[in-house]
Amino acid sequence: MTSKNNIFDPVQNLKDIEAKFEMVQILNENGEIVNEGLDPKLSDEKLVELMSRMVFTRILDQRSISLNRQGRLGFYAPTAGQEASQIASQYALEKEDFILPGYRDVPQIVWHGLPLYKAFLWSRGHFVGGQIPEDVNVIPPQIIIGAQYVQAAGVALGMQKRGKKSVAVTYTGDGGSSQGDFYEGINFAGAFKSPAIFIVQNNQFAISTPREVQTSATTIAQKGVAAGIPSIQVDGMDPLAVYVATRDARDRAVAGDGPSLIETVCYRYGPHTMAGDDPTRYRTSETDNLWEKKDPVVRFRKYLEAKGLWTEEKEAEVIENAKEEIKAAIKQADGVAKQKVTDLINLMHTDALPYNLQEQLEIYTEKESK
Ligand SMILES: Cc1ncc(C[n+]2csc(CCOP(=O)(O)OP(=O)(O)O)c2C)c(N)n1
Ligand SMILES: [Mg+2]
Repeated sequence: MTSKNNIFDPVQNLKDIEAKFEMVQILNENGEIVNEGLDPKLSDEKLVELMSRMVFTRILDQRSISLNRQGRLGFYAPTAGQEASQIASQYALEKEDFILPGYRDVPQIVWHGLPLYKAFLWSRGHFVGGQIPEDVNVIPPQIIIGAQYVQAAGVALGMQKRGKKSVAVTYTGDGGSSQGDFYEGINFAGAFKSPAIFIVQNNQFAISTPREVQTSATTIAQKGVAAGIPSIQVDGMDPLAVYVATRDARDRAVAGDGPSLIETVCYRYGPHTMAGDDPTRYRTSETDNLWEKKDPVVRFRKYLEAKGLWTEEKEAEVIENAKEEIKAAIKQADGVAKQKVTDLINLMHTDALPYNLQEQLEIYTEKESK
């Protein structure tokens, strides 16, 4: 006998849970507030600052792509399309919060205080790019998919043990949400009720693997339910929705109410990285066009223009400043001494070197002195 009672109907149970995860939007594609009750009512000054940072970041992406093509940068993962998801989430944080980024999350750590020339050096694989200033609470971007989720659970636990009123924020992608580390990280933080915010930027692809075949879960947000942590899916092309979700998660975390999971539904316009994948092989221009209509910078521009807070001149000024700042940062990166093999050996060990490295150190000290 089959029961229609939900308790005995796991299929219905799943449907009920999934139906609860509707994507939250505050600002629609036309730049109109569609969810008045959730409007964070940011001051005019803050709205302009958030827009300026998104425009700066779009330019940084364009410049990074051309610098990479000129051979002046190393590893680079394009960010255009993900500005709301990246910049508005970081904007909801405080300086004492700690960011554990993935390889595409360079903008967030730059806005959290990492000098831009260091981000460029990190891209080049230079050790100075991994030396983070003492007062900047970030670690270098993680390349191992999902590993930062476990690290974030640990950082959050450390903050909790020290009684700090701060949070550890980490980012991964839709693909990353299939990794073991993802589940371990959210479960651990949930079990300890530690102050972590887990952000999944669902940009629809893990390299060429579409979101639809990544998991049979209807949303990635619902994965938080299994770990017993509050979870939400937001429009990741809407800066206000991303900001509010992150701010609320932060408020809960510092109040002692534990971690949260935020899925930001977004898109990357460019290739996966500059290493040579060709997006036309795995997605169509129709899909690209559909997402470009949702553009975070365009919708925020419309919103601010309607409020009389943004003009073409203002945007041109932000772009000009961005170009100057990027130029100066590349110059600074170029001015840092080339890394040597002896640097690598010396940096890895504070004291007694193993004999084989000691031998190599001597060989390279000799070679490099010539
Ligand atoms: C543990 C591990 N497995 C595989 C890879 C290779 N890899 C690099 S990026 C990537 C896809 C990640 O996609 P997603 O999490 O959606 O992030 P996105 O690149 O879209 O931001 C894979 C499989 C890796 N870096 N680490
Ligand atoms: Mg992805």
